[in-house]
Amino acid sequence: LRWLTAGESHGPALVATLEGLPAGVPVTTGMLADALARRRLGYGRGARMRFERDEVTVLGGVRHGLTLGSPVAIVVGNTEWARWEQVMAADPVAPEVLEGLARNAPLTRPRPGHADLAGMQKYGFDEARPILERASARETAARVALGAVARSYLRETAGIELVSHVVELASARAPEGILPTPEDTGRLDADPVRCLDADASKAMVAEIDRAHRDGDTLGGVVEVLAYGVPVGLGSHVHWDRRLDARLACALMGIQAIKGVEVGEGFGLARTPGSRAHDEIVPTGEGVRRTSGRSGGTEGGLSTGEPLRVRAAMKPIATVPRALATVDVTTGAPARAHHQRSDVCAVPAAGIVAEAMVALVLADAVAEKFAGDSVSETRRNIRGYLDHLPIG
Ligand code: EPS
Repeated sequence: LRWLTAGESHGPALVATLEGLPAGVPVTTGMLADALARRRLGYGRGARMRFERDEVTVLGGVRHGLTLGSPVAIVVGNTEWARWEQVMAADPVAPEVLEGLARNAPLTRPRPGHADLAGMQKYGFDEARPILERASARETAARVALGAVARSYLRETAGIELVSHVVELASARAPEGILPTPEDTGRLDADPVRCLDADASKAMVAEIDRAHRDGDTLGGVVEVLAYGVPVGLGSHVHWDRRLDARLACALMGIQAIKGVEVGEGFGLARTPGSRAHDEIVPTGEGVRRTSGRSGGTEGGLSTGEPLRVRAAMKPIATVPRALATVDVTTGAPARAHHQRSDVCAVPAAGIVAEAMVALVLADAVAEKFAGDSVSETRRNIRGYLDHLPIG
């Protein structure tokens, strides 16, 4: 599969394309809109989440609710566009028009932790607008739309289902060992912070309220689980074919993610080998693992057990209690710019992480099982699983 997104945070729209899917994958505008609505859930988001809507249009690759096998093209309109039409116009705008616009005031006090400063230095801009527009996590709306398509493909071909939840938010933690299944999705989406444990959820909401009062922002950890992943996606034979490496790259590629774990991850480094691995036992339904410490990958291959990955999100860099920076026009010490911000976007990051895992798995399924129609891919998967030499 190949996929790309384009578009700025306050531009007219985000655009996404996905190439390489077979024909016959169910895709509807409603399905994409539902996925985008899930990304806007979560306690602690800022004002923009309330007044902006995601307007989704499918421009190609889908007919009467099914993919055609041609590239899928999706547009997610920014309903904020009318207020940014001049500031973000593609064509030149007269300087006298721009000068009168408060929205166009140069952003010369880069935010620590954001792409602002390094981006200005690299791309040769004297203010942060041209950088922050694309660095913004608004772009994740496009990925979530593509993730919804990938998910439908995984469901139809391999029967793979995904779920995510928030396991840590600042110092509040869900108890160890809670492993949601796809049936828990409704309950998770109904929770303000997408956490299954009621006490932990309350503690997380309290953390967000406190940070809001203090003019601060918060990060956290999300976990994605995928059920029904067949054995043998990815490969041990080369570093860039390893499924865990591909998942880590995809998750690290989400804005503000600073750490990724597969299974018990860093915890395994502190555990002796006799207790760090998943023992293999014969069962009536073939060989199985007795635990899930590996997160469902061994040697870069999926094992057939549930896949489990975590991503750590740092606190949002637009901190109301602004941090020290320099004003790039004068070189003098200053406070970083701040207009508005989310206190916390960790619940939304879980939805984005689901989309990224879905895209990686869809890529790995398409690579291993190919097929130009859903039924051909299904036949290929069945043929492979029916003839596994062991299990
Ligand atoms: C974002 C900052 C905020 C968020 C935005 C991501 O936007 P603004 O700077 O316009 O207030 O609302 O997220 C979205 C618009 C979205 O759809 O997720 C950032 O700097 O990353």
